[in-house]
This record gives sequence, C-alpha cells and structure tokens, in this order.
Amino acid sequence: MNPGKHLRILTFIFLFSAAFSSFLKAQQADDSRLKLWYHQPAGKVWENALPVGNGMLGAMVYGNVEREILKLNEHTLWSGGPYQNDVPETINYLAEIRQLIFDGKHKAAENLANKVMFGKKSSGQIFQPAGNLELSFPGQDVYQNYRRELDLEKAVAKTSYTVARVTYTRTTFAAFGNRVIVMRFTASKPGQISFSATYTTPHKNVVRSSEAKDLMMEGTSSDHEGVKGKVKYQVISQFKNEGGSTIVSDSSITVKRADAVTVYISIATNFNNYLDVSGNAAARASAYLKKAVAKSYASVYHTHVAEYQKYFNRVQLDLGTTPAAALPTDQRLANFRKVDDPAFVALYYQFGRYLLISSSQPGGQPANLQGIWNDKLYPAWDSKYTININAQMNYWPAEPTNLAELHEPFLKMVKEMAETGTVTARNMYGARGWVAHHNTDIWRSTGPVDGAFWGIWNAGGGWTSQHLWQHYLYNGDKNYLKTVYPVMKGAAAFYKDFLVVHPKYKWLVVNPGTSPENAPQAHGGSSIDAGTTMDNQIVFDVFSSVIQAAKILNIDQNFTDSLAKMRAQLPPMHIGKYGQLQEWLDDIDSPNDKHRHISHLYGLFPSNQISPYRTPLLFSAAKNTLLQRGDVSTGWSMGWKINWWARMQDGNHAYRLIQNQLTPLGVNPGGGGTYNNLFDAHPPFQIDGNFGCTSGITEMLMQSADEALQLLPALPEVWKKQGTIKGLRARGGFEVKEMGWVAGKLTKVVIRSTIGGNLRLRVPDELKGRGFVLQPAKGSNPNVFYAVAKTPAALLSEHAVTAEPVLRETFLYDIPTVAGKSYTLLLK
Ligand code: FUC
Repeated sequence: MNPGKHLRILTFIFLFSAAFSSFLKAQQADDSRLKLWYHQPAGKVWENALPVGNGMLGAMVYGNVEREILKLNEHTLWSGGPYQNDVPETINYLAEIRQLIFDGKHKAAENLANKVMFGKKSSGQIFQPAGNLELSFPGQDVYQNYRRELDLEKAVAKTSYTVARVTYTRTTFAAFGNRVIVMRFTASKPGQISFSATYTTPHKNVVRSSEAKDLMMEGTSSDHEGVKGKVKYQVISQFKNEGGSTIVSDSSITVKRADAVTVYISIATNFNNYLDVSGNAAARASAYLKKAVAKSYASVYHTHVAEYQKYFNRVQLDLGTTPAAALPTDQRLANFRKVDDPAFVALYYQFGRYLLISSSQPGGQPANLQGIWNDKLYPAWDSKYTININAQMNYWPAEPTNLAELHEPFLKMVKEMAETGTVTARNMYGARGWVAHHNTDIWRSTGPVDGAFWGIWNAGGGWTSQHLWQHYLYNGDKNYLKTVYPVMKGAAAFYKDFLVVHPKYKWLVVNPGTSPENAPQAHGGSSIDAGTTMDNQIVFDVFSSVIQAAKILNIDQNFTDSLAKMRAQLPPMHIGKYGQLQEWLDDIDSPNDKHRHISHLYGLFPSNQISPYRTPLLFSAAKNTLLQRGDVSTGWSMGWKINWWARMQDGNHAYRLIQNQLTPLGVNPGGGGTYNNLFDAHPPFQIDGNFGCTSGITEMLMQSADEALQLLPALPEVWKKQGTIKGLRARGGFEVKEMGWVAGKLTKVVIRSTIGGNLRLRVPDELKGRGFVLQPAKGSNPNVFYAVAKTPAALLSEHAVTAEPVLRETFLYDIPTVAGKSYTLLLK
C-alpha cells in the first residue's frame, strides 16, 4: 500500500471515529437530558406507567403497543360528600383522659379515648379514579424499535415502535392551558392507524354511551363509612381522525385506516367546594372538550409546552454527567448505588418539580398522598391527606424550587380547615380558634380518625398553619400576610385555650397529645402523652409566627403579649441519657428504636429551632438521635432524613440517603425505595418521598432558615468536582439566580433581591463582590425575614451526655440590597 493512501485511510478512520463518537455523545446527551425512558412498555404494572397531569386531570400512560391503557384521574373525584367527623362527646371525657395521662396511666387513657372518641364517625374519604381508556391495536403484537419516554422539559409522554416497516408514534400530555388530556397517534405512512377504544373502570354503576365521535362514561363516587357518595363525574373522549373512518357503537369507538388521530379526554365533576356539590359534571366536561377541540392540535400542544415551561424552566440543576447516564431509566435506577451517575440525581430532582407542577395548580386540589394519580377504588390510606407529615412534605419544594404559586391549593386547604376546624375545636374541646387532627380530605374533615394511637394527635392545624407563614417569608407581601393572619391567629387561639399546666413540671403542655405514631415502651405501648417534644415545638412555632406577624402588621398587641407569656412556659427541649434529643418529656427513649417517624426533629427541619450556631448542644443531640434511628426506613422517611442530614451539614450522609432512596424497591431490607417510573415507594407508592427528596437536595445546596442565606451547606464529596444550580428562591425574597462551584469551591454566585433588605450570606469560601465591596457581617441580621425566635436553652436530663459539634469554617457577609437588583460574587 502506498504511504499516501495509508495516510488517507488513517485520516478517514480518525475523522469517522471522531464523528461517530460525537454522534454517540450527542445521542447520550439527548437520552439523558431530563427524560425518563425505557425499552419496554409498562405491561400490567401501574408503577411502570408514566404520569402526566395538569393539576386538575391526571393520567398514567402505559405505552403498551397492542393494548394501550390510560388510567385517568380528576382532582375532585372523591368518595362521600360534604360531611364532618367531629366527636362532640369528647368534651365530657377530656378531663378524665388528661388526668389518666398525668397519672402515668397512658394505656388506660388510650383505651378510654378509643371508646369515647373513635369508631363513631368516618375516618376520612377516598380519592378515587375516573376509570381507564383502553385502546386495542389489532395486528401489532410483534413490534421493533420500541421506546417509551417522559420528557420533563415538555411534560409530554411519547411511545414509538415499528411494525412492518411503519413507525408509529403516540404523544400524550395533560394539557396546560386547556382542560383536557390529549393523545395523538401518527404513523410514517398514511392510512395505517386502526384501533378500537373503550372504557373500563373499577367503579360499579357507571353508564357508558356514545354520540358522534364522543365516547362517554358517567358515574357517582362511592359511599364510604356512612357518608353517601355525592360526587358525580363525567368522562368524554372525542376521537378526531385525519383520513380513514370511524364507527361508533354504544361502548366503543373503532377507527379504521386513519393517517392520524387525536383523542381529547375531558373529565369533570359536580364539585364546587367542600360544602357544595351542585355543579353540572356533564355540562362542564363538554364545555372543556368543546373549547379544546375547536383549536388545532398544534396550538393545544404549543400552549401546553409554553404554559408548563413557565414553571419548569425556572430552575436548572447540573451536577455533571457520566457514561452511566446513557442507559434507560430503569437500568440507571438499578445501577445507581454502585455507579457515579450525578445526572440521575438531577433527573430525579427535576422529576419532583415536574410532579408538583402536574399535581398541584392554583384553583385545584392540593397534591394528595399519591399526587393526582390513583387507579384503585380503595387505595392505601385512602390516598388522602395525612397531615402529621405527609401532606406537608409534598409542599416542601414549592417555595425554594421556585414554584410558589403551586403552594396555593395547600394554603387554601389550610384556610378551609380553619373553617371546619373552628367547629371541631369548640365541639370537642370547648376551645376557641381551630384544630385539625392527623388527617383531612376534600371535605376538610378535621375530627380524629383511625384510633387514639394515631388520631388523638391534634397538631394538624398548628403545623399546617406554618405553611401560610412560610409563604410570606419567601414573598414578603404584607397584603397577603393580612389575609392569612386570622387563620394563623386561630391556630394560636386554639392552643391558648387548650394548653394545661403539667402538675409535675409546671410547664404548659398539650394534653392529650402524641409524638406521631411512635410509642415508648415505658408507657406500655401507648403513644399518648402530654408535652411531647413535637407538640411543644409546634406550639412554639405557632406562637412565635403569630407574634412576629402581628408585629409586622402592627396589630393585636394584647393577644400576642399573652402568647409571649405562655411561650415562656412551654417545656424546653431535653437531652437524654443516650445523648439523644428526647422525644418525650421523660427520658424514656430507646437507642434501638428505629421508628420511621422522628417527629421531635421537626425542630431541626422543617422548623429552625435547632441550629449548629444558636443551639449547638441540641444540634449534637439531634445528630445522636438521627444516628440511633439509622438510615433504613420507608420512602418518605428517607426523604425527611435527607433534609435533616443537610441541616446537619453532612452532605455525604445526606447523599447516602439519596442512594438508599434511589434504589429499586426490595433491595433495601425492610425499607422503601423507588419504582421504575421513579415514583417513591413507601411502599406502596406515596408521592411525599419524591417531594421530600427534591426538598432535601435543595437543602444540601442552599438553606435560608438560620439567620442567613447559606450556600453549599452540605455538598457531598461526589458532587464536588463541579456543578451549577440556577433559579432557587430563599426567604426574604432573594433569588439565587446562579450558583456555580468547581472542586467544592464557589466560583460564581448571582443573587437577585426582589424586595430589598440585608442579604446575609453564609458561604464556605472567601468571596468578593463584582462592582461592590463585600463586607463581613456584623451583629445580628436586621432582615426581618431572617428573625428567629430564641430557642430556650437545652435542658439536660439526669446522666445526659452532651458534646458541642465540630463545624467547618464559613464566611459571613452582609450585602445591603435594593429591590430588583442583582449581586454577583466571585471566589476571592
Ligand atoms: C403515616 C405514616 C405511614 C404512612 C401514612 C400515609 O401514617 O406513618 O407510614 O405514610 O401516614
């Protein structure tokens, strides 16, 4: 071979392989870019299907070739009808229950409570499915080139495959900007689309009918626990075909040889609000449908993407990528514990934001235990709102991940619970203000449910009221604060009447109370007690936030003076003989207790009563508690632990929890994990774990609860190399427009102030301002949104073991900001 030719061949090979490898890279980037994707259909497994939703409608898309399934939901389709579950008899036994607890007869108190307070009323209603649309494609049992994906950047699910050299594509989305679910079928050759469609449903007594190109199904929600089902619903699917023909029968529609078909699915109910179900489901469903089908598919699609991206595009997270990211989602999940796949964490993070955008929209119902996705008539825990942790966790990412408007359905629910809960407080406890126990539902029931062990806990109102306050701390809008202040005040007013003096310790305590769902052995397995740590922490927050809010609004001085006096009589937190933060007033915790609820760490997160800088002993005690409880737990519990370890400033431990959580179900012995569609597994599926983890990842990168806006408080070793996050929000109206790091050091930070005020920054590295001189912080932070009520000093029980934490060095700066201006900081 002559040398010239040799060289040309070598050059060709080199160029070809360079081109091929960049093609491969582009492919990889495309596949790993914010998409969940698979080589197989969902088959029969709901947790393999992909969720789409627009806050009002939800669907699980199976992507089965021969028999496509769409499992449908509508946000107001709940069992029962307007009702309440107060148990007024309680008031006659309250003094006796309290005395038994103070006398140390916890089990007797629980038995009495079970007898007089429970089993008389409904334990809450059920979020129910609307049914399924099933489509059969004859002759498509053998296919090739199968791919199914959910594009988080567009909120669109896609399935594609080839049969006999024709490529078929199905595109599904729950439209933003139109109240329908849309599914479009196309093929690479004309006249290839033939299928028949029908509804299936687990509901009894549904009526199916058809008219022109519409397939209808209507029914009424279930009766449940003595409450009559009153939610009427209507599902209408319209089949718009391009070419071919349509045959309609009573219960099915058959499309033959069409070039393309678009299916519009509209679902509506008669639900107006928690007191009123007098709407017209059929008229609504057809109005929504009419509006959507009048537009072209392209316009519905473009509106959808644009409206969705308005939320989604606000935050970008880049933790780097590795070859592991090139695999399908189920394989990445299976590998995650063993390989370095930081992009998988970014995907999961954005999936959490996707789920919140899809299941919680202004004007709709809040995301329930399963968001807006449930196919069962009787799902676990009724798929309702458990407000001793789970429903709150759903909303932890709302403010910091720049989705504050999506907090609205939850905040509205709190206001409505304040209405029903006012009656409950008066009826059951003779107290003013409002109360809620550990569950609620679409009817805003606020009575106790399930049994005293779980249901006697009465801090559901107190805790959820803090979301109203937190929303204010992020937006600084005084007009908003004025509107929610009465609800916050009502939560405080309840405690003002309900607290009693502990005969032994003389503190003011909640009695009866619990530390959700846990029970110390010392109390004979009873969960009921007085003055549990979580109750004390919640009352402390309720009082403190009302005191601060009233001061900002310049109102209610007498009322808040009385709250301040009572706050000073609440029990302080205790450190016990194992160095633990005590869960109970007495030092009776077991270091071998592995319970999934660690309710007394409410004070560490979501609250900020435990801080490395302000309360170092309590901080160390909280760490001991976390270590004693261990990592293995249910999905949501792992989610909470990520947030706690982030507050502990221990990124590596937080990351270990992320690894545990992003593990296929069944691999963690005795614990939860993640399903193939990246839904969190309690098990079963509970969406709170998804949201808890998204919140936890945010807390690892940024916190704003401890008198300063803190950057990179808990960066794990594995993410140190480099990364950026854009668009997070912090308390005080600050937007972290950009934050980048290399080798664990902050390289560039851009923060925009929306309302002005002092920006106190806590950072791991020495920074300099671009265009301004960065000043070290002095004294306490004058920014009111960072004001923190002083946590009473830790009380050490007999033989308590304590140690101060060892903290990494940080730098503290003050930047006086102007509303609307951005501030750039660089590594010094
Ligand atoms: C609480 C938790 C359970 C479950 C349920 C919905 O009762 O203890 O683990 O998450 O809520």
